[in-house]
Amino acid sequence: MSDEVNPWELLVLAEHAALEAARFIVERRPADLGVAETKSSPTDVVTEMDTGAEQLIRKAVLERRPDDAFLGEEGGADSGASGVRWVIDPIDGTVNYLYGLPAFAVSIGVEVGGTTVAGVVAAPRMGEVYTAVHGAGAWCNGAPVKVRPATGLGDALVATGFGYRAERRQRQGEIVRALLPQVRDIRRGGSAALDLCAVAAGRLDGYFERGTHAWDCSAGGLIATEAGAVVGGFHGAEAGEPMVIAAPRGTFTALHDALVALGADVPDY
Ligand code: LIP
Repeated sequence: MSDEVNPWELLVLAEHAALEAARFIVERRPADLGVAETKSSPTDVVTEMDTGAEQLIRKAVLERRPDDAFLGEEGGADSGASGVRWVIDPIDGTVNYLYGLPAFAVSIGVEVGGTTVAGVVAAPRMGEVYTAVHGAGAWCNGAPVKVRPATGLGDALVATGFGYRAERRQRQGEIVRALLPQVRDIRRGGSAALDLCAVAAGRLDGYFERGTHAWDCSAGGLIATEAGAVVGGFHGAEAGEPMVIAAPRGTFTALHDALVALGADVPDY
């Protein structure tokens, strides 16, 4: 069933849906945008625009591919019969969006038989659309992107992110405090998708974060991988909620080992 699918056609549809959602969240943003609801904590917020953008994306896909499955940050999981699944974060960097900061993006990853084969990260306030096709490369606004050469940890500009629960943030702060003297510097942009794209574009040497979801990293993980990054978790695991690390191979190893030395692989936070 799913082997008849052309990843390039999926990319075209994903990009069409992402750009439609990006236009919506910028042009229809209410001046008095507020928090519609919260999730894992009072600061884990959802706006009406998150929900509306995901509905737009789902509609655009279903009009053309009615048998596909979905996993969306706001709409949850819906099964399908085609073997194709759309993994959607309608606004990655929701808090940035809420505060009027530019680092937010529409992220859409497309899986065929469980493998991500196409991905789009559209950052409308940054004027950038990142795309990738499995095995074919990654691009920003149509131009190929490639990771920086591997570097030692002391020269690495490393991004990370923090969860919404105070207990996890406490531990994450301890890890960043201990890592800071070992690296060039730390950045906290607020969007996993854009952090992964920054690694892909050579604007970061590495990124790591515990607590991301599939929708945060599906598209950005493919984009970073296709740009030459290693994207994974601890001790050979795939990237996932316990940890995502993305960096050129040599930098990945140095960052991974530094995090293990700090106990970041102990799942107690
Ligand atoms: C965000 C992630 C980011 C994380 C933020 C937040 P959201 O996703 O992309 O990496 O550090 O806390 O979870 O909630 O804006 O879609």
